[in-house]
Amino acid sequence: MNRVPLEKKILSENDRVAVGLRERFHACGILCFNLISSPGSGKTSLLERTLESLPRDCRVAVLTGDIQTENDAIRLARFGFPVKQITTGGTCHLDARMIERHLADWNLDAIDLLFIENVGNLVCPSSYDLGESAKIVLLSVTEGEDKPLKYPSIFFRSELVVITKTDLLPYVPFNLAAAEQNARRVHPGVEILQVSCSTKQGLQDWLRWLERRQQAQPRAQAAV
Ligand SMILES: Nc1nc2c(ncn2[C@@H]2O[C@H](COP(=O)(O)OP(=O)(O)OP(=O)(O)O)[C@@H](O)[C@H]2O)c(=O)[nH]1
Ligand SMILES: [Mg+2]
Repeated sequence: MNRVPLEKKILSENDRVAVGLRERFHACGILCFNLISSPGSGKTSLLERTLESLPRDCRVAVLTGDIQTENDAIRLARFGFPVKQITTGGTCHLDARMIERHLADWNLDAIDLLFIENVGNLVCPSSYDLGESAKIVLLSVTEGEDKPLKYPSIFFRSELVVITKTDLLPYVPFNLAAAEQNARRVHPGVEILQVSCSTKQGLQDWLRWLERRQQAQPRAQAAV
């Protein structure tokens, strides 16, 4: 019997759709970030602080995912940029088909920077490619510095780790150095920022990171 080696990866349905999204984002010059964290780590808060800092003519848009409620979209729409809620109705992550569906009536040529806020969950969203340019993981200081070791997949796949709620450091037993060391054990060389959305400390570093990332993106227009 002749054996035919199948060396080509057979893409799952999600991966196929994600490849199409990535091609469209690239063709339209869109830089897309997929924000992932446990519930309540501060994804929407970081986006609120980001949107309020961006110039009014910035071509930024947000898709925000939750199992239920439009709460996050309502919070984010206050800043005047296009925002759409994706309500999954029970699914604990966003998938590429949901992104494709919710982008259907947006003109992608009018967007330079697209944020996707994933459903609060440190596990499932890490396995779903949404066609993003990069995943960003948030870790709040109330969660414990061991999380990168317990949930390595998302820390390994993320280009940036944002340690959030740093204003709470005086009140919680969180070892910042150990958290960063744990993230780098899982993902050597990963970039790490520290941000407080309450005091805005570290926000400029985050905005500068976005700006640098945009400049590094060949086809993306400068939006920040
Ligand atoms: N002290 C402090 N509280 C914060 C900070 N950022 C967010 N919070 C609070 O943390 C809670 C959750 O913040 P969200 O921004 O809604 O978190 P999220 O990750 O979007 O939550 P889900 O979408 O439900 O997963 C809210 O009560 C925020 O006010 C921060 O930097 N410092
Ligand atoms: Mg949120």
